[in-house]
Amino acid sequence: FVIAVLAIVLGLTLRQKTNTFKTTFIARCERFKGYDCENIWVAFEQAYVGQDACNVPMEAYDHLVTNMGLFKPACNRMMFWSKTKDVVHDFTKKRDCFLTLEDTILGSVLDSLTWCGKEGSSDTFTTGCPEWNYCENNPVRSFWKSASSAFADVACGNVTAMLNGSIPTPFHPASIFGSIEVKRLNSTRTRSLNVVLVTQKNMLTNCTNASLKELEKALDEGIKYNCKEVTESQIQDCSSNEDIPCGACW
Ligand code: C8R
Repeated sequence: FVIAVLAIVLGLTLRQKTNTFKTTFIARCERFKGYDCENIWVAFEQAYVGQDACNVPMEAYDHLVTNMGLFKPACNRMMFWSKTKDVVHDFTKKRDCFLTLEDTILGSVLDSLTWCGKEGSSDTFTTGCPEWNYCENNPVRSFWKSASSAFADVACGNVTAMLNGSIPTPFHPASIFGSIEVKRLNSTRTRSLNVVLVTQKNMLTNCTNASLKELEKALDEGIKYNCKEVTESQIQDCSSNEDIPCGACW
């Protein structure tokens, strides 16, 4: 009897988990008008539910990410980043100059969430899921790989990337930016990649950094490369001052 009660309580707790996660998903989704959020949820969930949490490849999200028309090109306004999440989003929240993956419906809905499934269960779990590096094919990592591919595929015109000038290696070939996005930029659509190297007063790196030479080499031939060192306070000034035109921020 005690076991039965425990099983029911546990069952309800897990059910609660799915419901809370789904509630967040739908509520965030509904901030975007004109989408069928229930339909997007079903396409999302089928990628990982009932699967081993280390056995969800990025292709599991193909249907969600490529068939539902959730990524639209925004030429000259696309913003990539690596190790600069907070500065970038502080800026994009306040100004309309650039569009990051988190400004698209899927990126916005799933930003900072954790989820996974379990074999033999139709629930979504938010605890006990593998960490980012625990196994390659975990549901969260595979999602960001898949969404980042789709986001980079629609990039066009002049694109921007904010990289971190306060670390020794601003460009990591193994990051999502390095391993997925840079490789998918295509010279027939993308004219240039403009690196904004975000520096602080104690500048550790500048545009001559060896890792940035690697970035330049990794670009599809025909895409122009530029790099500019910009202080974090210059970016913050532009965030908080609407009178500075986007093109004059740096
Ligand atoms: N991108 C990747 N990871 C993202 C993300 C996103 O948009 N949004 C979130 N919240 N995350 P990093 P990177 C989470 O190492 O690997 C796209 C992931 O859970 O600083 O080069 C985006 O378009 C993961 O743990 O950067 C951007 O251009 C970290 O943030 C690159 O890929 C990854 O952060 C950034 O990926």
